[in-house]
Amino acid sequence: MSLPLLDIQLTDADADAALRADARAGLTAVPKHLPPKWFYDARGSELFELITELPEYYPTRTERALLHRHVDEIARRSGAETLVELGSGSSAKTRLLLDAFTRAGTLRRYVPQDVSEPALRQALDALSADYPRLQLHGVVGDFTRHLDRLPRGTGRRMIAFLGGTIGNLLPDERAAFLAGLRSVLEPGEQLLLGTASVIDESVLLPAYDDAAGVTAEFNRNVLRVLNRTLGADFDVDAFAHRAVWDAAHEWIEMRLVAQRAMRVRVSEVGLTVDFAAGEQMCTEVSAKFRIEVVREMLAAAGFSVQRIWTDPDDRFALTLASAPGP
Ligand code: SAH
Ligand code: AVI
Repeated sequence: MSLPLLDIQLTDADADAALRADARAGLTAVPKHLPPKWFYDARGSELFELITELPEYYPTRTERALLHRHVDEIARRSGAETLVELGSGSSAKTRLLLDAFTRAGTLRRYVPQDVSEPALRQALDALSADYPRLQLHGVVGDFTRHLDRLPRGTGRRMIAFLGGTIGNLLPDERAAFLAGLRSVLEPGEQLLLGTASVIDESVLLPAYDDAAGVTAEFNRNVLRVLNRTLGADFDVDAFAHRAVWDAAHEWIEMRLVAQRAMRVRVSEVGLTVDFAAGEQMCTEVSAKFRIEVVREMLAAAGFSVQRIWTDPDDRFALTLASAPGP
């Protein structure tokens, strides 16, 4: 059994500088906002795993069922030697792909990339015990910044981007991400993309506002990250969780709502931020996609769609696309 490699492309100092810049920009904007990647410290990653088990949160189990049904066809259509996964988290669902590629006999290497070092280390520990013959090469990195540093040159790659995480990027970020990904792929290399679909608000909203309050804790966790990392003094419990369906943009917006007027000091950034009672700060968008929009965004980035699979209730889609030859 070989020990997993861990490549740190996003150092703590780099992450702190990026968080400072995002906090300064987002907390001084009108309306205030913060990017969702900062949810995921060790506790945030654990809370996300708890979310995936909630009765209301259908995306993970729907995507898992889709993978379960189609992984062998995906592996057959691919023949990749390296599976790269962006925003891999616990890599739990990915095991279905690893098993199918192993059955197909092509896979030699798995490269999970995530901003959350604790989640990545935990995933690598578990995988190295269960997949002793697979080369594991973890990358602590940001998929909005480090795509050009993904390992290459060791056989054909498939890039998996699962969970619907592409929906957490804003439209401009999403387009830049897909174009950037396309530009680092060789002809014939593939993308396996998971997207949550536009469905009825009565199913969507509870998935982001569960009865047990786990999503609320996940949402408030970004304030705990700011308190710990930037010496902020947010009274975390003075912010309420709110999820809203924005029908015009076809996305869920998660917000934190100040329950009273507050003055917050973010000492490491030298910022003093005032919240009015009832003021709302956006902490995440989670876009849902119609199939035609998935096709359009992939085509605009220069991908060629090979196959799309959906579940019987049309709640989620898995799309296999490739980088065309010259
Ligand atoms: N793919 C897994 C996890 C989804 S949760 C699944 O489908 O269940 C989103 C994951 O993306 C988290 O593990 C988070 O740490 C990671 N993430 C969020 N923003 C990121 C970024 N900009 N770069 C790399 N990873 C990111
Ligand atoms: C990671 N991402 C796809 C999740 C989502 O559904 O947008 C994050 C999440 N936010 C609230 N619950 C889960």
